[in-house]
Amino acid sequence: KRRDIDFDIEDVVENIIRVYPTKVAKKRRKHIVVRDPSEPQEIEANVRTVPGIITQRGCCFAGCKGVVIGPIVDMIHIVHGPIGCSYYSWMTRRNQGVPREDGHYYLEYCFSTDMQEDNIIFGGEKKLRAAIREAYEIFKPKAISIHATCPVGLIGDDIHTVAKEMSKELGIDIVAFSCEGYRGVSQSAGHHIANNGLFEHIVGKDDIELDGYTVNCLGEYNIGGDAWEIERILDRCGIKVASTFSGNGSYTEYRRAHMANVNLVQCHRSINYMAEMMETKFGIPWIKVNFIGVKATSKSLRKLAAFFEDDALTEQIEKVIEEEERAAEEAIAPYRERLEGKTAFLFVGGSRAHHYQDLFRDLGMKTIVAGYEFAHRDDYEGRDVLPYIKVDADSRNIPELDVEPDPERFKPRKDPEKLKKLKEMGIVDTYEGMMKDMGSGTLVVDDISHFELEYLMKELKPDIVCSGIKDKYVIQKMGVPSKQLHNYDYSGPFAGYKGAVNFAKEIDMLINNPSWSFAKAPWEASPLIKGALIIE
Ligand code: HCA
Repeated sequence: KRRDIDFDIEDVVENIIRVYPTKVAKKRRKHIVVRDPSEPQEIEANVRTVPGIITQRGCCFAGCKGVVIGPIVDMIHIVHGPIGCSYYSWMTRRNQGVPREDGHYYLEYCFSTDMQEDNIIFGGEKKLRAAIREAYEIFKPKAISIHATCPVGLIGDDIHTVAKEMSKELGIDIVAFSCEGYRGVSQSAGHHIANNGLFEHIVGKDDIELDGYTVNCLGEYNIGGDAWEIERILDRCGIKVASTFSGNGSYTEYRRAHMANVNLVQCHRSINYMAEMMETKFGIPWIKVNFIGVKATSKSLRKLAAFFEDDALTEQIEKVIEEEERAAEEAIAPYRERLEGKTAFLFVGGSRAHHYQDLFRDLGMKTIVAGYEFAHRDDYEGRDVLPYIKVDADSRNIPELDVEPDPERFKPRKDPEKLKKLKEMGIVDTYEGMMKDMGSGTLVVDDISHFELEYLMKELKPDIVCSGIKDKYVIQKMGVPSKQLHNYDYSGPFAGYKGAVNFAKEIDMLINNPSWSFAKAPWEASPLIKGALIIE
């Protein structure tokens, strides 16, 4: 049987599991899969992290405020809680935005009630009302969001009633999100809460017709400007982006997002709820896309051509693919020469550990280990595993919204027969998950622990590890380059054709930089410290 990595990977996995106490070992074993494409495989995901194993996960508040709602440029986002939560979730993902013509643009501001001890004891609702009034008086925004941090849920401040009352008083939309950090098992719960709030209070309120071919980009956060590169490419093809959820997102655009022809889903995990709800209520189908990677971008554009079925559009899309692919491949070639055959580990959020495998393939590199921080089983196994979804940990905490088709506004975008055919072809409403794209003998690890990461790095010696902020410096201290793929460190865009060239250049600079060989951790030089730190 051909295997994609040469190591005796089963032994490596057993060595990891051996270190854990029996109960923990039993649990963790279910989160680790050695790929065998000849049979359907299952993986445990979206369950509570085992205490003590040191996860890289984030919290529900980070998922709601930091990831999904925070990037909306023309709303004021007030964090009800301590200043640390507010500051931490303010632009740390490097989501970029631009003001629209109406001038409402608040990304540069960090709004917080700055809860203190006496608010914890006597309640913080009064302070929240004052903060909303103050923000309104100064900025006159079109809408405000309120985000609960842990203490808010613990003391029982009723942010939803405050939102309702203040909305009436000020005459603008005010939406509250009960996204206390401790909810759910990871930031995933926060994405779900954010989707529900946006859908219930904002999406689909203005029936303003849109001209031409229009799409919404869902699960695209404009980190380092990704959404703008995608927009550039779609624009060249003759397709307009009506709204992006939620990088450079706009309240005004969301109100009429239901008028677009189709939803493109980039990060499936954080936004699939919105795609499903818009499909049910308004009849908008969704297409799973990946604009990370040269070939992946072309494949996504071809899916769009198949969806719209317009010869002139298809011709234009093929022209764009031809020109853009050629230019990107020419620019990537010198980097590819230096990167060919190198290996990568990817531990990123919902979809990037999957999407970036395509881009690494463009560079001639192989992903030998990959895993998600906060994905659910469908992100790994594909959407056919759906029956479990109703009872998974997220749903226990965050109820699904009861969404019905809206008879006035339900507008089928295609005749049902054609839609059925597109579904059978895997173009609409399908996501096959990450595992299917990973070769035999590669490793899939859900919610990886620091110990597992260090052990795997020692055994499999990847040339680069792409991950998040919590593990970045552990990796670099081991003398291995690390690229953050949540916020891209200081760079980007990496999406689309031009983004792929940026990425190639950067990965080359990282991997082929000789300085890594000079990094020696103090414990490597001192056996005494080493003995205390490494379990063997
Ligand atoms: C968070 C945000 C995060 C993870 C960031 C990271 C994101 O949970 O704080 O691990 O670097 O997607 O940016 O979920």
